[in-house]
Amino acid sequence: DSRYNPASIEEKWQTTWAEFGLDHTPTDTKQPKYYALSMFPYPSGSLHMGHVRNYTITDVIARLKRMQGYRVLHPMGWDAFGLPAENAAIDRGVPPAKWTYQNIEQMRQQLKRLGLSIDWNCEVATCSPDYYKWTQWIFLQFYQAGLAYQKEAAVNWDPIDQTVLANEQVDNEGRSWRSGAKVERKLLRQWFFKITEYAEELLNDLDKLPGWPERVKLMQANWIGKSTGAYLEFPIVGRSEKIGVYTTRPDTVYGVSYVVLAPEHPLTKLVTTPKQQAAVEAFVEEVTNESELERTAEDKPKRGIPTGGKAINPFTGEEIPIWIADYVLYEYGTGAVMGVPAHDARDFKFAKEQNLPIKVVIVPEGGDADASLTEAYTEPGIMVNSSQFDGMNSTDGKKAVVEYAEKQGFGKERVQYRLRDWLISRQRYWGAPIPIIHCPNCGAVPVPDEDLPVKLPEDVEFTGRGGSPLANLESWVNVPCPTCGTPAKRETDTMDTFIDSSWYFLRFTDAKNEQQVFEPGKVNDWMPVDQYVGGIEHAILHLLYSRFFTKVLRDRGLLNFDEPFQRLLTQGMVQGLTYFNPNKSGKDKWVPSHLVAPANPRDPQTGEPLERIYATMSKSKGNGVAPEDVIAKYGVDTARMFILFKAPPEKDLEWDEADVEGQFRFLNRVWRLVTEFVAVGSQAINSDSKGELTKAEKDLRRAIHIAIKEVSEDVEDEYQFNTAISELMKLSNALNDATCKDSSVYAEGIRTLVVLLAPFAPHIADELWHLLGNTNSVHTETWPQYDPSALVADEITLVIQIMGKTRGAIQVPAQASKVDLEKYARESEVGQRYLEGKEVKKVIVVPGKLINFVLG
Ligand code: ANZ
Ligand code: ZN
Repeated sequence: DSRYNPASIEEKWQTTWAEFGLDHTPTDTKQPKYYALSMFPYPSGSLHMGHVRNYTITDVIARLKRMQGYRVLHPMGWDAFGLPAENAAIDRGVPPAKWTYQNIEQMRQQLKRLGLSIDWNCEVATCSPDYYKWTQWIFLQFYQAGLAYQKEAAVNWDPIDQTVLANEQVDNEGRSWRSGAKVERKLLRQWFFKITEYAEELLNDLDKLPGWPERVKLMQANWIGKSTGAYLEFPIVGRSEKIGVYTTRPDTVYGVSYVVLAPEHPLTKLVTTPKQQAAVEAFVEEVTNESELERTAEDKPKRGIPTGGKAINPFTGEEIPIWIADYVLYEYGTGAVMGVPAHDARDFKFAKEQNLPIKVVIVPEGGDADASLTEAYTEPGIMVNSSQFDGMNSTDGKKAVVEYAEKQGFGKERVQYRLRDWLISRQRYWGAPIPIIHCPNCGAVPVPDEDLPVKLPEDVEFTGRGGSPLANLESWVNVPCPTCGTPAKRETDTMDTFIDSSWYFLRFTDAKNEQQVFEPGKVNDWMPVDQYVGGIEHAILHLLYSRFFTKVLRDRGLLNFDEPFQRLLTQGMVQGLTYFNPNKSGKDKWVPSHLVAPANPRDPQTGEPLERIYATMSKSKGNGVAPEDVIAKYGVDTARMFILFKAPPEKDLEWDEADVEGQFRFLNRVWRLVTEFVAVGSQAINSDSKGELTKAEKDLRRAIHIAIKEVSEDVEDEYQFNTAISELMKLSNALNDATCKDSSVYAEGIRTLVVLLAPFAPHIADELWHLLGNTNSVHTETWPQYDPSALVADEITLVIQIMGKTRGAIQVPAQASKVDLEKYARESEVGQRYLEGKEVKKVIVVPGKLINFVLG
């Protein structure tokens, strides 16, 4: 049977490639390197279409680069720690390790069915002790560098189950996913990474990343949130302490009518008067149970109360009240602000509600200093009511005010970042244990390197209640201090799983090393990643943390580059046809597509007609297409071709069965072209045509080399796989229509089509390559170069117009001069017919296109 049968050839080639070791990472370093990386998956248990798209894109790039002569590293692994495994343990009693490894096994099989050119020898799973040993080792590197420290921070506390909850376990109403209890905020001593120490470099080095989408760089810059302003000190009446505030508007300091402390600020207790004490304590209690989001929400009223204490504005000597309010956050700036109601929107609202004075100190050019405001004036302007600064524009004023404060000794310029230190402690089981032992004599003691990894114990119980399973396991917690031998306790927090994924790309360069986290030679050879491909949802945290880790490890002398990811591609979503009932709302309105008859879509419950849209595939909408179904029906090559053809990689992709069929038909056409050529046999090639090529041969050769040029350029910088595939279709049409099927040019065309197809549809390409009589894999072929001379057309079509009206067309030599073109046109049949006996007043020639005769 010579029909295209994807199921049999795909399996055959996957086995052959694996046996042959086609995807092994080369070890000799003569060729230039190329590191192609997909964001590694969480082992949820099944692959979805978004994964297929992500890995297909990276795979095409990896295969292409190999053919272009690079040695390629294209690895895969598992981001395998995290909450779902622990929830499965709580709900169904399956141990997290068992659940996770089963899922990995299942997904690895699914991935292998995609025929990706992954080197499975570098596979890592972050939950395996060989991996988290080094995660712990890296933690200790941070600790030794002074970049890991402990401090108190608020956690979500479930008062019924007596346990800490992750943010994902708290619903929109602030209730626990399991007990339904109203979640409280509780202070716990927890571990942090000092990412703020790298804020400036993380911001500046975004300029070293021209290969990243602007949008992602902007998101990172905003997250880091650099602002330049001033630190100003307000003395407290009757005390020696001062209140330091951070402001971006020192030019408004003459308009301060009160100072506000965050309720958690240590000075709150000191400045509160006895009369206000009870009220302040009650307010503090209330606010600490609110999340940051609730506290800063724009639409919520700003709440606060006076402490009874007073401060002095150092610029005016004026006494002003000290308040506490929920909208001032303890973790940002100094945790205290100067209130300027006339020029800050939040302060304006607050002053109106609390009846505090509003004093105008900035007016627009020509504005009235005494006018009363209906809202804060937040624009720049001219300083008024500001003593010696009156009349200055506010931009110059900012500098002048800071200079003055500096001279007087009560302030200075300050740069502030919105970025906070990274809270890495999790009160959970399924993560890498923090390798610290708490000793009553020595304090926090690192677990010695030779005792790593600190393994997760297996004899634990998962109840979802009463704290972390690790903390409850006495036999694991109690150990002697490594330094002095006194009975001590292990740290029972595990690390945020973002830590695991902040260095996996480094480990891939030396995945099986048991002696070192990675060999410097290997990591410095392969890194940085040349092309990283993944979802936009990781645009901020994962990428920022990975950049941070790279810089810290560089400063520890473990590697020698500044940035981990040279180029970044954020692929779009895969969307499915989605049915909904417009008369229903919320989650109820979605009707899973398997319950719908496409010709007449109706709500199975009510019979009402449904509407349809394209929306990101998800379980909740029931609009997903299972990769295994598509593969079973058409084969993975068709699935790949469809995904690549339907939309450019960064754009959303609408799943469309008809277009999948279209790609299947295209591969069938290629199959037929090649097998028919093989059937006729190469002996049919007319060997006399060694000398001059015929016109048909020249035309075909041109089509071949245009295809090489266009496909190469489309995939090179912008990864326009969709247009590359269009070019392949054009070439296959040209071959199909060719009138010189017995020529060696045609043979070259067939061969080129198969080679160019290889990165996109790797299985069919290798099968056809072998049918053509080759013994090597097509994936070891060199990517073809186009011949510029082949692109030049010998003849072009010249359109003949008479008085602007097209009357016909002729073939002319491509290089003909204007004079010659006119001659050819006049002598042609069309020319003779229309110009006979007429007076030509003017001839207009558009070289390469047309000639127009204007008659008298
Ligand atoms: C006085 C002032 C007057 C302010 C004015 C603004 C406008 P960014 O740009 O985000 O850094 N602020 C400072 N620390 C705060 C905290 N811990 N919680 C809440 N708000 C805080 O914002 C800096 C501005 O945010 C600061 O400048 C301060 O208000 C406020 F016409 O000071 B400003
Ligand atoms: Zn000790």
